[in-house]
Amino acid sequence: RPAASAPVLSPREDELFMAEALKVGQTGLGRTWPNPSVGAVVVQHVDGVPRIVSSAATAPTGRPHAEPLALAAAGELARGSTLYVTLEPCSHHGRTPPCADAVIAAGVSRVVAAIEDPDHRVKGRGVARLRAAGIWVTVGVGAEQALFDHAGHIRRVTEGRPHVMVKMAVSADGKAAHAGPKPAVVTGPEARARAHLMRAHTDAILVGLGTVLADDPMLTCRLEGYESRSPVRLVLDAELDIPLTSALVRTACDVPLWVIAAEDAPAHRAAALNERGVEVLRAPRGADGRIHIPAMVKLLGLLGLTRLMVEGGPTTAARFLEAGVVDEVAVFRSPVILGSDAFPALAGRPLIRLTQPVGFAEVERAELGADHLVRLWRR
Ligand code: AOF
Ligand code: ZN
Repeated sequence: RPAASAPVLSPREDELFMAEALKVGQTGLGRTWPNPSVGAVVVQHVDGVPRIVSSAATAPTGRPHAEPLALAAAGELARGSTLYVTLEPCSHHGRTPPCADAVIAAGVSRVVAAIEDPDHRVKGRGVARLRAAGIWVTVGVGAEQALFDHAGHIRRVTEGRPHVMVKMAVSADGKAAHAGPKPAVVTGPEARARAHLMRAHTDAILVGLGTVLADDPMLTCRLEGYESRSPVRLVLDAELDIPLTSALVRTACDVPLWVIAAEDAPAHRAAALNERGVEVLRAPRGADGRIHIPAMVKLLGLLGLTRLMVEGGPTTAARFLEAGVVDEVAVFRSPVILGSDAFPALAGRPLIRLTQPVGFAEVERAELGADHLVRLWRR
């Protein structure tokens, strides 16, 4: 049994190696759905000094899982090692054998996991399996960060819907965009880079039809080095009025575009969109005749999305906040004044509902060039 001979690492060393595993896991955010993006790091003592011998994140589209990839890369060095993993190794037979079994087979001495996997097929059974094999297991190192990183997975497996983030760029006078055919440039290059990284790290990005008609956006990730990381693009369009000539529809064969329509939206419109590579989803209407936001968000969960970013515009942001399905708000504040012909950032609601929503706590405040980013999470 390997446990007795395992070299002991200090709590401080545990935190440092887990921090590395979390960093590795974060690189896969946005491209592993419906699975979480897990990070795994194999640490082996070389001449008495603990060193990282391999690391891996869950592969794009969710398989293979992180642990077998990291263990394979470590080869014989996995024997007697400590494995740091940001989520409890799985215990279920999915399309791949359980990671817990791979960890046991590799001869790992100790496993440090950040959090338990809330997936009902796992839920502590991965840890139990490891312990039954004589592996020393510690759970909870780096848990706070892991709960952020796995928020999408946790929300999907416990509530059946993705983690929902509302992102908005707001001018100094509380406006979202000029009234006109082109979007106002509100924020500078640093803020733009951060916003595009957010796009890379989300599974899907959603706008209302109003934004499509006003801005004709692409909604792709155009950050250098991340060009292939565009999320699924979603448009809330109850009546299927999206122009076939829009940039979104014209690029539907390159980057997925799903249009969310009401159940009774015209079939000939849906057919025209399908012909151009657009996926048309049908969601029920609420009492106000518009698409029922909570039902629609559940539908996205059923389709496997774990992280949804709502990018506008003012009406759509207000509707999501109103529906109570928002978990995170990211507001970029710019010093630019847009003036009286621009739209208020939140339609028909005071801006404070967006900048200081009730029940949310600030988790980040950053200066990005001349702009400020504030991120808030639902408590
Ligand atoms: C791990 N390591 O890297 C990931 C895990 O459909 P399957 O068989 O791929 O299983 C998906 C579930 O596995 C997912 O819901 C989550 O509980 C877990 N994801 N587990 O040990 C990983 N991505
Ligand atoms: Zn697994």
